[in-house]
Amino acid sequence: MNIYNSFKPRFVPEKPFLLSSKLDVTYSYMDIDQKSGSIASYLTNLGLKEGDRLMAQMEKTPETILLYLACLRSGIVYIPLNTSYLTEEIKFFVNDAEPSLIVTDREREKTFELLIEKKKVLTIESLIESTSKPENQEKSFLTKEMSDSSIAVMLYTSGTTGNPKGAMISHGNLLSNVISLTKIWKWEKNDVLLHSLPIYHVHGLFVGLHMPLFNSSAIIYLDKFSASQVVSLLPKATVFMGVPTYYVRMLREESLNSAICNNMRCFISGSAPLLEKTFNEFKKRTGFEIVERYGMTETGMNTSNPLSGEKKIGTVGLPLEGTQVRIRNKEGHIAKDNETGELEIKGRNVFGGYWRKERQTDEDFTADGFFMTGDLAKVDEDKYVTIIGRKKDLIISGGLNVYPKEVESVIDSLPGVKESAVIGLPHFEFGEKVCGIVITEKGKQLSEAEILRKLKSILANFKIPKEIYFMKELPRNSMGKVKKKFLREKFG
Ligand code: MCA
Ligand code: AMP
Repeated sequence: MNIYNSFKPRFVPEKPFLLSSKLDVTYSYMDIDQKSGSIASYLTNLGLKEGDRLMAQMEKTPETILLYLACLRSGIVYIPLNTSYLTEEIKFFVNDAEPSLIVTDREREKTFELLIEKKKVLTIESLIESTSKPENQEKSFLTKEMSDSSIAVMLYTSGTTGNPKGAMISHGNLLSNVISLTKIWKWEKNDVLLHSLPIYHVHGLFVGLHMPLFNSSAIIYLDKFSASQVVSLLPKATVFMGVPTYYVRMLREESLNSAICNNMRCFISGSAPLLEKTFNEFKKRTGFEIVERYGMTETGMNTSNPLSGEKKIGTVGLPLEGTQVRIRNKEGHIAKDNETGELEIKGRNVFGGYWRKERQTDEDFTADGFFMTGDLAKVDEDKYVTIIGRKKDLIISGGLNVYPKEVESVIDSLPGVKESAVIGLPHFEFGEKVCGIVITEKGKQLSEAEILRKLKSILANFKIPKEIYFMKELPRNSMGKVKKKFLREKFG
């Protein structure tokens, strides 16, 4: 089943799909069907076929959604990239995914043309211009039938190795999530989602777009998150989704109160742990209990607190319908209630594997087909899941993942650096902040500013350490492993 064919019969053609921040209708459901059809037809005529990969890096605009839908409809695998990625990072993705076409915006065109043949790069501006010409408009593009396991999207995520891996997400994975979330969040036709998330991750792309598409509801579409703008638009919306940093920032807005939320039905949080303090302050100010849910690139959403029914603070709620959750304790056995261990997941929502990495895929699944998340968790007697921590070496800053290994490799490559360790320390707004500990080569002196300046030319901005500390040597255990817990305690 092509996921688009699950959306399409539910479309109400004349209903608004996208509203601008001024609440003008940008596209109706009829518009997106026609326009995504024209783009799908154009891409097919260019020679792209089912299973070919299309990489996209561009600012968030309404047209990005049209391109995404066109890929779904024509069976082309969509690969969105974070807009903060710089040339060195992008080079890896281009070489690994071998895209047949890259769609980007005019400002980024040159970057890609240096990495790949010019004819494989197209700007979104020229694509929209071409497909708006009467001769290129397609009234009724026939959406390609796909099997449940056909790959719809490939999203890059890193493992403990620090090298990004393409998670292959199928049409069936996406459909299972939208069905279970519609139930648990009681999504309604008349809902209006205030959408301010980026659309290159699971959160903003799948959860944020699929819920309205599946229920023929509207989106107020903002190009980025701004706390003041979001708060001012709450009276016009019914649902809001964000990472915990969004809620921390919204709480700083004086105008946030219960009256402004009169029209709202629910606030949803995920991608990183929501602090109890944030949950409580938000409830005090607005009367709303934020609905916390838990997901991963490889699995989509796994659990959520219910909309009606008990929301347990500090937990990420109950397993979604069709998703099995279990905990494996340190001894390798399935844990009892309330015992901590690694969280394992099985269900239609779980991805098929990493692109061209069969061995790594096998290593991440148990013999009976559960995906090992690398998250430490416990499940209570009522089946509510609490995320306790992470087994994997990962920092989540403002809802974005930073892999210490990747940042360490770049710091280590700088002249004068002997070695480094990258750790996450608590941060009032981003949840965690990236910090680097650097050991310089004997007789070499480096300043924090010098290191940061160099890193900023190589790594995306959110991966740049907020602080650099210097040490004479790194503390290691008897196995030679850097004692990161010790470093977190020392510098935290
Ligand atoms: C920006 N900066 C950051 C971050 N973002 N620093 C640490 N962590 C961040 N996440 C820094 C920049 O480097 C820059 O630093 C300064 O902040 C201003 O940059 P700007 O881009 O203007 O920041 P912003 O617009 O305020 O962005 C912050 C943000 C954004 C709104 C929190 O990062 C964001 O939208 N995060 C959400 C990401 C998301 O969608 N995550 C879901 C992943 P300087 O001034 O020093 O240069 S999906 C997922 O995790 C799973 C599947 C799930 O469960 O959902
Ligand atoms: P990603 O690789 O971007 O898909 O990030 C997935 C990771 O985000 C998970 O493995 C968790 O560690 C973390 N995560 C997502 N939602 C939550 C949540 N509600 N609470 C705690 N951690 C979360």
